[in-house]
Amino acid sequence: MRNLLIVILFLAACSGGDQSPTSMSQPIATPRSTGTSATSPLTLPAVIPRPVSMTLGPGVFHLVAGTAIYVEPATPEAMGLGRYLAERLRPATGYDVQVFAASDAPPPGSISLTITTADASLDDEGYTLTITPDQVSLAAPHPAGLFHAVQTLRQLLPASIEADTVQSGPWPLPAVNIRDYPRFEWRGAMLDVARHFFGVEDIQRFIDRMAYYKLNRLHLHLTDDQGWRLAIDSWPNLAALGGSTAVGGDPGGFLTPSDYARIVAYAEKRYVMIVPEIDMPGHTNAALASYPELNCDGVAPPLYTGIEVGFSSLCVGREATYRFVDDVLRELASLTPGPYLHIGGDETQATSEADYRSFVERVQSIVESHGKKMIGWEEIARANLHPTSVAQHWSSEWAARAVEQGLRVILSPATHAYLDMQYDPGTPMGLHWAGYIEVQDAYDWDPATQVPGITEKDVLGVEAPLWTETVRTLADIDFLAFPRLAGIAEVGWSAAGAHDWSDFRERLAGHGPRLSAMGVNFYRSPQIDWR
Ligand code: TNX
Repeated sequence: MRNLLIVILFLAACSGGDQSPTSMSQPIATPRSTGTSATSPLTLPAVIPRPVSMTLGPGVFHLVAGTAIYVEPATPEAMGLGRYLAERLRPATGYDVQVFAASDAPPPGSISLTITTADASLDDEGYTLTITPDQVSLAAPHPAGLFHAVQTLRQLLPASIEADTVQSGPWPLPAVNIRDYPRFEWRGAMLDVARHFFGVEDIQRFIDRMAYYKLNRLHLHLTDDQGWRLAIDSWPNLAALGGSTAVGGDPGGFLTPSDYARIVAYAEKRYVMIVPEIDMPGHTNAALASYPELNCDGVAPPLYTGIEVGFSSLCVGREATYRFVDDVLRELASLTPGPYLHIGGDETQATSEADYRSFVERVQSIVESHGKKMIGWEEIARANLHPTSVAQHWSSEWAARAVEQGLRVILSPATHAYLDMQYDPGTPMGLHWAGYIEVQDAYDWDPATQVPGITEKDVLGVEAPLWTETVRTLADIDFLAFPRLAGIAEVGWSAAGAHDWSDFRERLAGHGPRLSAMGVNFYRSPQIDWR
């Protein structure tokens, strides 16, 4: 009877639990039937992104009222990770999960978090996760790896673990052996807070959703024609006037330096680097409207609330422009612990070619004078660049020119990675200039072969931009980002050889209840047999 119960609980903990449990240990890379025939082997738990290796063992671990977390060594950072895990487990279980500094071997029935160099090849973000009926062990050489291990652990528990109210349980975890690390170091999302403004709370929720899929970079597009969203002490009118409206005349807003610092701190606890963008010399109408001296004719244009692009330019020939750039980037650098400042550089039809090149080269030096590295949209490759700068591909072959100059690139191909594209013509928001992007389109591409002239070694990683011309609420963000962002996360994390749409779509089906439990307003794509 007890064995039968264990088998039932075990199956409940695994996705597709209607299959035979005869094959209890199966390397994840083994080809297997995606059908549900009685002869197909047991389906592995639905972890996204797919781990490098995962084998199932016999039995289940049960999270129960007394389950505690033991941390070793008990550094403040590692203890913080223990508390982060406890906070994820408490609401739905209703258990008062305790976190202890481990002095001895953790007792049976506990969860251990260990920083250890035992497997140093796991590098900055890799981890192991071992679950037996007696013990859950998360181990990594660095805290970021432990953080990712926690995300995997969450995905092995029943979906209702993500609810913020007490659920009935039980809380089985399948016995499993996972060893995992990312393919690319840069796995990002971009949020445009300029076309529509999103404040601290919304951005924090977005960070939580990203981190669940092991994304580790949040690029904030802070300025554009329609809005300037970060208060700059030395140029106060930028936010005060330039931040006062949004697309369609919707309400504006801006982040104060302390709001920005709260976002950075929140992201840091989730191992997400904030990458701030000040878009220039184009996409600058909000700044031009705020300060007449930034315009070549000395006349400030009116604020802009439409969705055209390519009509604005800072006055490249004026020294006031560089005082402005220097002041803004100095203040931004002082608020930003990460090594990068993004300077935009896209869609500069209102700037001459010679002006564009000299501007980008001068701004590159200004960024470096503040101790940072420059990132720009791929058009920056028209200028002479330093190999420490980074180019971001979106829709041309300029990024290959950047690679010729020795730069590495971030891949955000609009036809796959643009989260603001509609899924299909019926999608109630979004644009479609780069096409319609269903979940499979977002998933099915390889960063190593996407752009002629750019190979795996040139690729820093991937990033999915969410432009917000048509996006007004967190629910809208959720709808366009999920589930496509989960697909992009797998493109960035999982090995090229593990890429498999039919396998991904089955795992994604199991994430419907998880996203629902988190309150994510995701798109129920007809490509997925949602559970
Ligand atoms: C292109 S991608 C832009 C943005 C728009 C977006 C809309 C890029 C670097 N520039 O200014 O918001 O298309 O999809």
